[in-house]
Amino acid sequence: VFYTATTFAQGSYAPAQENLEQRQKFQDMKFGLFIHWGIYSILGDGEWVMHNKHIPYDSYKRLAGFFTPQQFNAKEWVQFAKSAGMKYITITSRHHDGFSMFGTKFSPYNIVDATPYHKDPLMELARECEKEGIELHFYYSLLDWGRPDYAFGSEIRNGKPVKGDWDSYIQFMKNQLTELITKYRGVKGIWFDGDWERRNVNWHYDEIYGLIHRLNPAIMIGNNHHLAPKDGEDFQMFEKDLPGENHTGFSGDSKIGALPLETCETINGSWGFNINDNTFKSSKQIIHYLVGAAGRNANFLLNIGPMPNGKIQPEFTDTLAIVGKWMQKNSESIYDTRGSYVPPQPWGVITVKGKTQYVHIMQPQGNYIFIPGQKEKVSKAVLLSNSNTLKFKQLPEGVFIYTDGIAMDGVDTVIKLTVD
Ligand code: FHN
Repeated sequence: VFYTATTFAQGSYAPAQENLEQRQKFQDMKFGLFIHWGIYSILGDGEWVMHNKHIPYDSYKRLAGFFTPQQFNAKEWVQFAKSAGMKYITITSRHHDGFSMFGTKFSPYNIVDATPYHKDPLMELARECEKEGIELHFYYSLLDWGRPDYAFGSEIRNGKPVKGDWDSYIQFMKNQLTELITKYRGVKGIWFDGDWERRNVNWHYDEIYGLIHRLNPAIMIGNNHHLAPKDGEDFQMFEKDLPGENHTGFSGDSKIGALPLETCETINGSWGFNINDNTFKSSKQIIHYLVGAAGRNANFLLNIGPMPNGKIQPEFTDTLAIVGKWMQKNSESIYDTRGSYVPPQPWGVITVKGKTQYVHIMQPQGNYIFIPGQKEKVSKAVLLSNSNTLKFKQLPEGVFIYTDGIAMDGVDTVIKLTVD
């Protein structure tokens, strides 16, 4: 599918050609690494610790004085993502605690000025990503628990908090976003979050999105507002739900629109480092999530919370090494594909690349599977793993593929169909 400017024109925003190309590239990448890392990581209790444990802002801020991620190594992180088969990284530049994980002129509460580390890990990451051909996107929180101009908890009237200084806060975000887009070369996406905390303010998205696209028209803007896409956005994301599902309760209002899709989920139960969270997902669960997303035409952004010293815990590296091995053998059925018009089936999903359709059997059903509504004529069916030919029967209502006698893969048996 090749999109034209009019395909995506909603409201007054008409994406530039570079943006449309970036959307294609984004959809081709399919698998990304989400990173939640901040001064909260020190406490090992997730990124919401300040709020959940009612830590006063002035006390919480002291954590910056202990943040010395001496073992942070951008090369290691990028290699970790690459060897798992990921093509892009989305990292928290500033989370709800308001701490900037990058050098910024617009707040002293940032990693370069407020920590003994005095370095900018996002700059190192940006350089390394560019070198290694990994795309970099920045997560940016709209919600801020500490800044007086945001005035968290304030009553909202006429689109503004009654307390604080809303205009100053909007200007602050614009200033920081300008830094993130102009100083960090190669940045291709901004991932907003926290809109849901203030549904009735005027976030000035027209100005903010307009600014971003003026600075760099290719930048993909997404906003985790859990609603249908708004004017000026370039991709639609889902949190902890595959598009079309709503296990979380977040996705009820986010009807699937026409933009590229992404879904995020975390490797255990926490986004930021949580020392007490052992609910690790298995490599099989992660692969199923990735394949399930691809079959629904979405990217999968898998999150990890690195430790405060900058290292990634071994449980995560072990699991993702297995995912990486799977990708080495099966990635042709993931990268550059789009979801099929055949909806997800009890046995799995189909991904499509030109005249090839990849049938992913994640839940074997017996001796055959049935693909309902298969439109194109199938000329050949082979197993991706060994190119062995499979028998099939095509009827007007769909295609039967016979799987008796083949060794089913315990994770995902991929059948490659050639269609006319
Ligand atoms: O509150 C955040 C949470 O900390 C995390 O960043 C996730 C990631 O999708 N988003 C928010 C919850 O919607």
